[in-house]
Amino acid sequence: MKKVIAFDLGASSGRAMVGELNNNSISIREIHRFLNEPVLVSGTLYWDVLRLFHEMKKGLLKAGNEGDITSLGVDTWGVDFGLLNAEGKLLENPVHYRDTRTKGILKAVQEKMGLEDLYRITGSQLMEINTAFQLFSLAAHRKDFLDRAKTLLLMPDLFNYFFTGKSYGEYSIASTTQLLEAGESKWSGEVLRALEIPKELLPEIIPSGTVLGPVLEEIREELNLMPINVVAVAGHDTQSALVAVPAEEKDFIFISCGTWSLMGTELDSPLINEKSAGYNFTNEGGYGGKVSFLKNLTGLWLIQESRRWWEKEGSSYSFSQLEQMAEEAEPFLCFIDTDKEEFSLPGNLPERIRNYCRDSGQRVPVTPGEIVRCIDESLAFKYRMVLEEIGDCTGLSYERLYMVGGGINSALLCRMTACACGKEVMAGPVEATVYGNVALQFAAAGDIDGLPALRSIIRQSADIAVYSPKEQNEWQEAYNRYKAVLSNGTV
Ligand code: LFR
Repeated sequence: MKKVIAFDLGASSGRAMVGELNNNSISIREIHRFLNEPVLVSGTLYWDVLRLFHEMKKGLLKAGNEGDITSLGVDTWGVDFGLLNAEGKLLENPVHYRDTRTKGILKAVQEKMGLEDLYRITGSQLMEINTAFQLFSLAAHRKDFLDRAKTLLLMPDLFNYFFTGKSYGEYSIASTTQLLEAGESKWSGEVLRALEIPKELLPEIIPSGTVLGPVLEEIREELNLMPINVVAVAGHDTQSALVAVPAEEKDFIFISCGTWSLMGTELDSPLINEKSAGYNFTNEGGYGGKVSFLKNLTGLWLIQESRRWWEKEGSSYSFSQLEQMAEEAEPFLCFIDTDKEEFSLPGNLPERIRNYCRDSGQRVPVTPGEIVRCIDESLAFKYRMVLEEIGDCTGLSYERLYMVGGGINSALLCRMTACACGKEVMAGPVEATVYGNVALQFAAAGDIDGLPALRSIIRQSADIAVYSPKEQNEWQEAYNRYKAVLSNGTV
């Protein structure tokens, strides 16, 4: 039996998981979990990257009791990066994508390069958080600092570097930057020049699943580790999760549900045209050169942040309590556009949701149950809307939806998605990202070959729940109201 370690870092917590391959089935087990708490210092929101690396080392220490481990792989959220100086030292803590330095930046970007051109070249959804715009902000406001930087490493690449001393840009995470030519393993000279980002900063790109080499001797000594390889898995968590979508059909719809909802379909090459630009779809690079044609939607962030707010106010609820309360709340009371800018920054989300509902002439949710129900229904309807947009772009219709990720722990959300979309939902695995990370390490070792084989192993390994659409008349009528709210801003 072979064992590997997957480090899966999300926006609020990280885990070390042991993965085992046995008779064509993968099992995973958590050995260490830690918080990922951003720190606000002198007006900037940073990731506490050394603490995170320290926690990863703790994970490796615990793995010491597990016997032979052949490799490790790291996946994280997208777009954020660290900068190394000429000596290979980290210059500053990586800045969180929710920091305000890129707020409203697209206007200034547009003066340097048309946003249509930017989209045409990169195929990336225009989002203020993208690496390109974070760098643009640095070039504009902290030129001296940027001049001291020699190498840019995106988060998983940075951890891989800490482990191995090797600095590369793994393809899937590189494709979250808005600096790659769509569907190519190539930085776009045109975009870099226009945004005044030095080309030398960017590392050489390597395919997802590349074996980087052994963990540094100094770390092995510190942790008393056996030799262990680092595999550059699909470093972008969304793309590791995609590997573990248990679909058998070629054309399918996925929703990776976590802090974000990444919803889309898999293609062999980028789809970039007026329609995709109009809907703001992104073409993200994945394992095996696949393209995820997807939209980055706000996800459970809305519930996580509301819950944090209620906690601050002195009321703590678990996610399952909130779900129970939402279950009992009145259906279709009010809807929000979950992707409105006012919901993206930390703070008093329940109040912002109430204001949105009041301003749009709807009934105003009061209790936490009503707020959470409003969020869940609005998410489910957003999925329906995006499903229609995907079909409009690809010209295909889809039989079912595949939902993966922590968000599917909410049976309510899965049920609502099935009802809102009028499609069967296959929900699972919850731990898609970790399954993908682990599976790619086995693939790198030559134990599994190709995406269909990887997905077939996931089907044999993970629990998948099925939800069928119900009460279609009520949901259709409510969807019309939802659309009216979104298009008019009022009802
Ligand atoms: C999900 C994710 C999304 C990315 C967002 C911010 O965890 O990786 O794919 O757009 O985080 O980086």
